[in-house]
Amino acid sequence: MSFGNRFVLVSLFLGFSLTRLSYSNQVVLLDTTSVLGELGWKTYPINGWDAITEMDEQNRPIHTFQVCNVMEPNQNNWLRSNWISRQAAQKIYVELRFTLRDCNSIPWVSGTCKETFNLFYHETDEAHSVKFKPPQYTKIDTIAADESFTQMDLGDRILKLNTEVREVGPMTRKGFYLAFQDIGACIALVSVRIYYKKCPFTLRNLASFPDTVPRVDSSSLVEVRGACVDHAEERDTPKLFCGADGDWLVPLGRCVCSLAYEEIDGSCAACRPGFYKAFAGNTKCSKCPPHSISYGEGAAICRCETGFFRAERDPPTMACTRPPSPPRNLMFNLNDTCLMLEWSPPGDNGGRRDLTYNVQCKRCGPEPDQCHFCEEELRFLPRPSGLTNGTVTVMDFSAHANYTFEIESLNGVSDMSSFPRQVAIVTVSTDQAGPSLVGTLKKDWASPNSIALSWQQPEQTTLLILDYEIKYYEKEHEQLSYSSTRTKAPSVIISGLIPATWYVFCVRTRTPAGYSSYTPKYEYKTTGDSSDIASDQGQVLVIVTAAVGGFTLLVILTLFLLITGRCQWYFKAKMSPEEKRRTDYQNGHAPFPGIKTYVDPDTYEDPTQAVHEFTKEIDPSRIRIERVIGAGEFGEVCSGRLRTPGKKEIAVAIKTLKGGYVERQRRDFLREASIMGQFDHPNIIRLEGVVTKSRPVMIVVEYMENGSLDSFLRQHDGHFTVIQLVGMLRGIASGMKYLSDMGYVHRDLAARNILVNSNLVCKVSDFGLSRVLEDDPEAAYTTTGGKIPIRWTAPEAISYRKFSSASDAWSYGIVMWEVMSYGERPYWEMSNQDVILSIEEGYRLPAPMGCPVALHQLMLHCWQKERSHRPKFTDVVSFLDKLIRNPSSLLPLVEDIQSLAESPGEDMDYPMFISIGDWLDAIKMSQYKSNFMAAGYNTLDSVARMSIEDVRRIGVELIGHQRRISSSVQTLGLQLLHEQEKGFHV
Ligand code: ACK
Repeated sequence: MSFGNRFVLVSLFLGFSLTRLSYSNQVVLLDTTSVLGELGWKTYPINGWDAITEMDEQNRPIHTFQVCNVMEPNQNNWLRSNWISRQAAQKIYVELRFTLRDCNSIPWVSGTCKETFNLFYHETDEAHSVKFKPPQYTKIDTIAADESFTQMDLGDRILKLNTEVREVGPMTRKGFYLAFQDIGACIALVSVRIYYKKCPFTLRNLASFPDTVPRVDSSSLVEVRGACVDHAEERDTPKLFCGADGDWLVPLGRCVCSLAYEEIDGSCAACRPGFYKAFAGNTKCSKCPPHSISYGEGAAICRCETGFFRAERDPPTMACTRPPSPPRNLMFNLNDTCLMLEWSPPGDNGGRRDLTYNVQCKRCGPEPDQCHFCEEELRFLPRPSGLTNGTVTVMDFSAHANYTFEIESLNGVSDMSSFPRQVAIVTVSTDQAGPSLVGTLKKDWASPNSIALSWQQPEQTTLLILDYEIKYYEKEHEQLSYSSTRTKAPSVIISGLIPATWYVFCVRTRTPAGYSSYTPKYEYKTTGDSSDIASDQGQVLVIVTAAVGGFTLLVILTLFLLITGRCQWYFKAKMSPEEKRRTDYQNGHAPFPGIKTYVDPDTYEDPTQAVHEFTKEIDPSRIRIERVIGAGEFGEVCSGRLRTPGKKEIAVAIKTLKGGYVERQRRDFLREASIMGQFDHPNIIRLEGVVTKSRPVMIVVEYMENGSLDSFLRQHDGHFTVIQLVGMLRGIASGMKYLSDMGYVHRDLAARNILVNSNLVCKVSDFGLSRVLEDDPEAAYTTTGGKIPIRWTAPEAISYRKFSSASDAWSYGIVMWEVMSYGERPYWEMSNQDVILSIEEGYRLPAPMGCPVALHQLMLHCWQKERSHRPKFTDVVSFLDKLIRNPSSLLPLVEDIQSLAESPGEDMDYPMFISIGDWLDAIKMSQYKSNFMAAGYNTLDSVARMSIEDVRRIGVELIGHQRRISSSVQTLGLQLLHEQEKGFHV
C-alpha cells in the first residue's frame, strides 16, 4: 500500500515556503529548489522513490521525492542524484529538508515501518555514464527526523519539516553522486542543497583579500596576503586568516593611501585642488602652505608663488620663502689693529630663520677700475662668510689703503632667486690705521735646530716701533699651529726647530697704532736629519759648559762691583738655618682635607666627558664678540659680552679655537676649560662656559680689564704704593692657596699668567698648561727633554720634573720679584743655562729697587733649595696679611740694610778679574786674547757691546767658540747695561 499521493497533496496544501537566505560565505553546488527544469535523478527500483514536481505560487517548480512503502517488509529503495562537480570544495555540506511520518500513527505497520533513511555518496572524476552500483557508495549517515508527524497533525495542519546538514570530506575527485536509501519509511524529501564554504572577497585596511577556501582541518587557518587598493601602499604586509567556517579572522598589517591621495570610505581618493598630501599615510590632504598653490587634483606638493622658493631641505609643509632684504645700519669701527664691521638684521628675513651674512671685500687703487677682491689678503673673525651675528672683525689689513666691504644677507633660498642681490656697502680708508711694513727677511745663519733672521727697519715711519712679532710654523702643519715670538731688535734667533724640516717665517711690526701686515713668507729647511736631535742635546751641554765660564765672569764681576760699593742688586742670598722641615704637603700630594679635590681631565677615558662634567655649554647667540685683544696658542682671544637670561649682561674674554684644528688640539684647548670649571675662587679666573656644539669652539671667561699682570706693571712702572703691590701679591697667594688645597699644581705660575681687573684684583689663569708647557713662550727645552719656563721653575722641577705645590711656591717667589720690580724680566737677559747654574751655585735674585726687606725675605724663603723648607701658600697669605695690617713692617728697604753692611766682599768665593784676559781665561777661551787685543777690545765695556758678527770678525772661526764668547758677552753686556740704567758705572 502506498501513501505517496497523500503526502504530495498534503505538502502542496501546506505550501512550504522554501525561500532561502543566501550566505556570502557559501558556494552552492546544487540547490534543488532553484533547478527550473527536470532534475533527472534516478530511482531504483522503479516503484521505490517517486519524483513529483509541482509549481509554487510564482510558477517555479518544486522538486520533491517521496517514498512510503511502510506496509511491506525488506524495502531497499534508492534515489541517486546527478553527478555534481566539486569545484574548489575540499569539504562539502549536504543540507536536506524533509518530512517523515511517525510509524505509530499508521495502523497495521508495526514491524515493517521505519523512521530513518540513509545518505550515501560516491566520488568520481567521470561525469557521465556511470552505472549505479550501491556497493561503491559510502555511507554518510543515517538520517532521522527531529520531528515526525502523525495523521492527527495533518488534520490539525501541522506538518513538521526537518532540516539536517551533513559534512563530507575531504573530497579529492572532480565530482560526486549523492544517494538516498529508504528502508521502509514514509518520507518526503523536499529539497537538497549542497554547498561548500569559503572566506569571501573582502576589503580590509585598504587591502583586498580574494575568495579563499578554508582547509578541511577545521583547526588550521589559511593565511592570505592582501593586495593594496589603488593608490595605496603597504605599511606592514596586510594579512587575514581564513577560518574553516568561511570567516575572516585576525587582521594584520595595513595599507595607507599614497602621497596625493587620502582615504575616503575605504578607498584612496585624489586630493582636491588647493590641497596636497606630501607623504603616504593615513592623514588627510592639507591646505597648501602660505605662498604656495596646487591647481589640479592629486597634488603631492604645492608650487611656490612667483618670487617665493622652497630650499632643497625645506619640508613641503613649510611656507614658501624669499631671499632677505640687505642688512641695515652697516657701520665700521677702525682701531689700531682691527676693523670692526657691525650691522643690523635685514628688515625682511624672507620668512626664514637661517639668516647668514657674507662679507665681500674690494681693495681699490686711486682709479675706480683698479679694484680687486681682497678676502684672501685679510683675516676675518670669525670668518668672512656664513656669519650668523651682525658683526665681523677684520685683521691684517694694510695701512694706507681703501677697502670696500659689501655685506650681503642670505638665507636658504637666496641661491634660487634670479633677482640681483642687494648688499649693504661701506668704504673704509686705513690711512691712519697701521704702520708700514718691514722689508723682506734675511737669514744670517742657521743650524739644524735654529735660525738667525734679520730684516730692515721700516724706513719712513713716524710711529715708534714697539717691537716685531715673528710668526713661524712647520710648513707641513700650517693649518694646525704656529709659534710666535717678539723682539725689539730687527733680528731674531729662533731655536728649538726640528732638523730637516721646512719652516715658514714672517714678521710684522707693532707700533702704538697697531700691527703692520706681515712680510712675505720666508721659507727655510733646517739642515741635518732627525738624528741631529740627539746631537742637539749634546750642544746644550756644550752651551752649559760655556755658560759656566760666562756665569763665573758674571759672579766675579758682581763681586768686584760689590767691593767697590756700587752694586746693590745681586748678592748671594742667605738661607735661614732655623727653617723647620716641612714635609708631605710640599711634595704636592696631600690636598687639604674637607676641600673639593681637583680632578685631572686626563684621567677621563673620554676627555669630552670632563668638559661636560665641569663646564656649561653656552648658546653662541648669547655671545657678542667685540674685538680681538690678543693671540692665544689655539687662536684669537677676544673681548665681548655675554647675555644670560634673567641676569645682567657681563663683559667676557673669549678664547677661540682657530679653524683647521685636529682633534688633539680641540681636546687640549678644552682641557683648560675642564680644569678652570672646577674652580670657584675670587682669585682664580672664572669660567663662564664653553661653546663646543658649534664653530668656532670657544672658552668664555670673565673679562679682566687690565690684561696680564706683567705688561700691566710695565705700563705703570712706579705707579703703585707698596701696600697696593702687596695687595696684588696677597690675591695671587690666596688663589694659589685655593689651588694647592684642591691638589692642583699650576706649573706655570708667572706674572704673564696672572690677569688684573679694573679693581686691581689679580686672578690666576692659564690652566691648560699643567701637563704641556708647549705654548708658553718662556718655556724652553731642558736637557731631560721637557719644555719648562726655566726662570720661574724650581730646580727639582727643571732637573727631574718634580712639580708640586712647593715648586709652585718657588714660582710664586719669582712672581713676587716680577711684581716688586714692575715687570722686570727675572734674571734679566741671562741665558737659561746661566740661570740654572747660578741657582745651583746658591745665588738668588736680589731685591728689586725699593723692595721691603720683609718681602725679599719671603721671596728667598720661596726659593729654598730644599722644597720642604719653602712656605705653604697658607703661610704666605697670613704673612702678607700681617704685613698689610702692619704697614710699618714694610718700611725697611733692602738697599738701606745693604748700605749698612760693613764688608760686602767678606763672603767672596771667586777670584776677581777686571781684564779681558782674565775674562777669557774664565770662559776657557784664552787662545783668543791676542785677537781681542789686535782688534782694539781692551775694556770689558767695549767687549760688552760686541755682536756675534764682531766676534766672528776678530777671527773666532769655530761656531761653538763664537757662541760661547757671544753668550758670555751677552750676559756681560746686559749686566753692564742694567748697571748703567740704574745709575752705576763700571
Ligand atoms: O696682556 P693682555 O692684554 O692680557 O694680552 C693677553 C691676551 O689676551 C692673550 O692672552 C688677554 N687676556 C686673556 N684672558 C683675558 C681676560 N680674561 N680678560 C682680559 N684679557 C685677557 C691677555
